[in-house]
Amino acid sequence: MTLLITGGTVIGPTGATPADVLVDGETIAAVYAPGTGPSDTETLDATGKYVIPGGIDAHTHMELPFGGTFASDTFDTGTRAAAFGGTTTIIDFAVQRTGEVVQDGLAAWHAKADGNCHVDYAFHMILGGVDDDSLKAMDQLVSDEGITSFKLFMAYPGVFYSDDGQILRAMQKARDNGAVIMMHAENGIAIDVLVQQALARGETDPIHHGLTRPEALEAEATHRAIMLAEVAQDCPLYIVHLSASRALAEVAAARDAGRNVFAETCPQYLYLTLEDQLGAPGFEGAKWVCSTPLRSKHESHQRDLWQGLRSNDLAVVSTDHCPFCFKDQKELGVGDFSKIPNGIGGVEHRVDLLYQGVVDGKLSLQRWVETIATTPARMFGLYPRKGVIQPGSDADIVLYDPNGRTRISVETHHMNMDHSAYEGYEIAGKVDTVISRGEVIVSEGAYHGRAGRGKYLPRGLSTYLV
Ligand code: DUC
Ligand code: ZN
Ligand code: ZN
Ligand code: ZN
Repeated sequence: MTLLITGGTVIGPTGATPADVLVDGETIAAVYAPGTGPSDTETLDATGKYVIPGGIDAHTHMELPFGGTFASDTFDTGTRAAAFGGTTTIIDFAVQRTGEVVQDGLAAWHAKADGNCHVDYAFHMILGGVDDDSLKAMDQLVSDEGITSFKLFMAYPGVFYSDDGQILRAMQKARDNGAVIMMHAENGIAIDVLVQQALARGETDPIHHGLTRPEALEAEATHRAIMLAEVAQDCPLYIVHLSASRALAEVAAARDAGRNVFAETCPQYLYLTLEDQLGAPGFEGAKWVCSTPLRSKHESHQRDLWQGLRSNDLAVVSTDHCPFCFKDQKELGVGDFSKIPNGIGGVEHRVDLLYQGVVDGKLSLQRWVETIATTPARMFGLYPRKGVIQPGSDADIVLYDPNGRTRISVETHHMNMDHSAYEGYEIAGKVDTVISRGEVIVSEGAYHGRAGRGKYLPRGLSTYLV
């Protein structure tokens, strides 16, 4: 089946270009000057709309076990919500639990996802420990499983944590096999001291989550990760969920030095603040508990993060989608903020929230598309199959209506969450139509996809390295 998307403006690496896009089966067959495509095919009118590559959310946690519970979106509910929001690929994190065989952890994540996804999906691998066996497994995952990125934690001692020696060994391995090391950069040992001291003082409510994770300890860990990667002969390093100015300055300095150091931020750090949490009544501040934490509006973080997106010191926007319901999940931390499961759900809202940055004059259309689709594809070995509108690429296409409006609310979202961290936010734009591998799965708010249509994407090595 062929479909000609007519009258729209294609946004890509070279800017905004009026063009018609021909889809043939699951892929893009051709891009034509307006009105010059074939006339004997079904058409989809995109007049007045932006035609962009489907969003790629390179950081999600469907069903993540955390603090005695599980992230509340399954691969079914979470990828369906992603589709509604214009995201047609997710890269989730398979987890090796400490002491477990890496490949067994991966198999467990395939079992959760396979046959349940509405959009295409891939995995990074979280290493729950670095030893001879897991180092060997890294090679096997890169060569046989299409997994070319590994996440380590400088936070969460006793759970996912790796010490500096383990980190260095994993970085040396990645340097040799071409993988990217993704880092949760917070000094978890120091954070745990602050947490215990706060609890001993009787400071138990949700705001103390953020107050015991100061940005100095994100900056310190970011610096340390960058230095360790240098010692590992410029192992590619990608800092996840960067939230604060001084951590960003560390990344910018490394990039100025020509290093393979990259970072993502997330919509919550661009829009939400510690004060949102402070202003919430009772225990409701728990809705905004995530790590890295939200930062204060009285500091320069949000301004600097937007600037980092413009300068490419922040290359990617992902969500770190890790939803927990307030009732019975966030509530596990009543009386002890350290027991609140960490995470904010947002997989459905990333494309819209970043488009609001375009409306607000903080991002160009081109940077919008780069940060939500093109760069994640290149960074994580999915390009040019994903992340661009050009012949031969998968027909993952979103028609975005700059004259539409989106209001975010728990009443209308599709994520499996009983609240929204962005309740009442309004965006001056709207996802109109979502096409995944040639199939229209969302149009005018109606859903036409189904669980199981999403395919696993084995990934190649990053094509973003210098
Ligand atoms: N941060 C979160 O907020 N949730 C899951 C794990 C993480 O690092
Ligand atoms: Zn993390
Ligand atoms: Zn308090
Ligand atoms: Zn995460």
